[in-house]
Amino acid sequence: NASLSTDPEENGHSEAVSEFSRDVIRGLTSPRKTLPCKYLYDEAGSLIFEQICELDDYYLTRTESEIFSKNLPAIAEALGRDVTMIEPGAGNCEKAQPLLAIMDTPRCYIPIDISPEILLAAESRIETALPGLQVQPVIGDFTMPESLGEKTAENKEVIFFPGSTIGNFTWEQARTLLQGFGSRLSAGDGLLLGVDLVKDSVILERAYHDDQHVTEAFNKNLLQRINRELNGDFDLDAFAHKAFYHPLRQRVEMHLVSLKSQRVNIDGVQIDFEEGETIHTENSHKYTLETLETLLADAGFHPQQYWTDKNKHYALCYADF
Ligand code: AVJ
Repeated sequence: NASLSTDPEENGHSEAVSEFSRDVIRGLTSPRKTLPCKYLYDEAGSLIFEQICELDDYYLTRTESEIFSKNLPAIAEALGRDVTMIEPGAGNCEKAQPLLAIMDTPRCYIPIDISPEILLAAESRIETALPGLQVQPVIGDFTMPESLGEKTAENKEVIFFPGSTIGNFTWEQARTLLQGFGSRLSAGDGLLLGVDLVKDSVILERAYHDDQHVTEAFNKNLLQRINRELNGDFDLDAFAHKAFYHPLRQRVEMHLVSLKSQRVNIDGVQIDFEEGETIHTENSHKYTLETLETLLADAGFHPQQYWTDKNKHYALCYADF
């Protein structure tokens, strides 16, 4: 490629832009328009997602942290002693810290995230709070199995994957992801997983269609990002946020609905929308203890223990590999 810059930083940037551009054009020119949900989580999107987590309607974050604080000693006990903890998509490492603090002499903590700023800030915070713990941050995309690296020591390892992040993946994708996690592990290692449970669809739909319109802003930020980074001309007012529970697929789907027949230009490519046509932007899969057990078994894990809240809205599961 003759136009490729020799400046490595610039290359990284333009590679990222062209990957984004390629995925956007591919998604919006396919018969059912769709966009990969990972692009919702740029800096602006991640900030809006933090606001979602504070909403009364969004029970997930609150419920998971309740389950953690009520069961911290039991969870730490299940993880065992002298453990290396690996956290794919760790972000600010806020959830791991209290767990590491109560675990019996954890050996090493390996947080993996694509955002270096947040990760490196968290590293120094944890090293100060928990002297003696080795922290080895990895900057990378946890959906690539190689980002997890290879096991180098004999001690027990546990993959920590909270937050219902697994919900973003279809059944097939989730199995592939967990198998990828397993490729680092050996028999007797473990997985601590947070999943959102199947429940009344009214509660589910409210969580993704809050009346403060924060989730709407989160969804529409993707169009704004395309406008900004790919020179698009989406009219944000000509699209509506839509979220519904699909009982057969056991997932909440998030879409953007075109409110009229319209043409959008992205980087010189024309995209036509019919009135009512949607862009599918995110999936959030919900599990029962049975479907979770099947998923885990398919990926080579054996569930050992579940912790849940009194309404059974959310579950943490510890599984052996
Ligand atoms: C980050 C995938 C756990 O599915 O609940 C929240 C994302 N999207 N509201 C979820 C999300 C809209 C969230 N996860």
